[in-house]
Amino acid sequence: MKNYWMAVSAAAMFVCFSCNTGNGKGATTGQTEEKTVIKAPDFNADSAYQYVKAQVDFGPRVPNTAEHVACGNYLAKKLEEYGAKVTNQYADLTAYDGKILKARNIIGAYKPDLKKRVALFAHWDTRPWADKDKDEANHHTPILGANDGASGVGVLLEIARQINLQEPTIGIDIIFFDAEDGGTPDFYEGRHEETSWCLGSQYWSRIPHVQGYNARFGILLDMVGGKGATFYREAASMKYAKSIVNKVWKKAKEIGYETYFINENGGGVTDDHVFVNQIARIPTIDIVPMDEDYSFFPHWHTTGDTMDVIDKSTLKAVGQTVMEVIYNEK
Ligand code: AHN
Ligand code: ZN
Repeated sequence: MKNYWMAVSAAAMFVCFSCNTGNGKGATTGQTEEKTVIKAPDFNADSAYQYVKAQVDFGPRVPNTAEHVACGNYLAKKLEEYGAKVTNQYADLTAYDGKILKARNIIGAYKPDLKKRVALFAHWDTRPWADKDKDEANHHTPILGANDGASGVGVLLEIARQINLQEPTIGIDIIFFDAEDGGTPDFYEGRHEETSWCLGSQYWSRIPHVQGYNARFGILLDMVGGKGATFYREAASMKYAKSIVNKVWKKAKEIGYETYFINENGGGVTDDHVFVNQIARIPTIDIVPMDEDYSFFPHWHTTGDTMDVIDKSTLKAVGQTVMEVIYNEK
């Protein structure tokens, strides 16, 4: 990492010197465009890991449960502690079976008055059923969602802590969506609709926390803590926000994380970013694991999605990459 930083400094200095020769007014000759690469602060993976664990320690975060309420309060408190302007968006949302979910999207805004913004998303609820568990007896058991839920939020809480220490130039919104993971369970015999997933993001995309809200782009983190995770260029992200995929994957390679961020196209995922793209029309990408052997990660939607699947190196690769991107937006 040290070598990388030095290489970047040298490159940045070279560009600056070359611009300042001549009339002293900088790049007026139109030859080279000045591109200074800023090194973001160091994302602390131990800290992110603790935020993942703190959520898992509440138990499953299923809407309409006490554990869900307690974890929501914890998340809002952390964002406030880290200097964000916090908005709680409460909504009654309807699940696939008609049940009303008492949902809460939690938004932390930095520099809320700035127009230049980037939105960072993750879902904080967990799936009410381990319907992919190999043991059928577990199919109605709620999951702990260490990776599927807590990991993305954990990374974003660490980013919030870092922003509070050193703010990037642009405004940042950290948005925790609720009711993402209550999509129609496998055991349900009736119709399965895509819109049964991502209820919190659908709601926010229709009714954002700030009227007329907009952002330059968005980045969704979903299941970003698994050991050995690989992130391919997800298809819906490519359709709606290809330049942002390019930006993020390029940055990941620059800082040495190309073994996580594979520069190849992958499949499409019905995830929160699809609704943010289609309804809110904010170009948004999804950093979500994919593999040839198993869809997302081996313990997806099983009782095995515990702290044991979380790897700090993956949290670091994703967290640092996202930070390098946002600290370089002007
Ligand atoms: C579907 O399985 C349709 N979408 C995946 C979205 C998801 C579930 N992300 C985490 N859990
Ligand atoms: Zn899930």
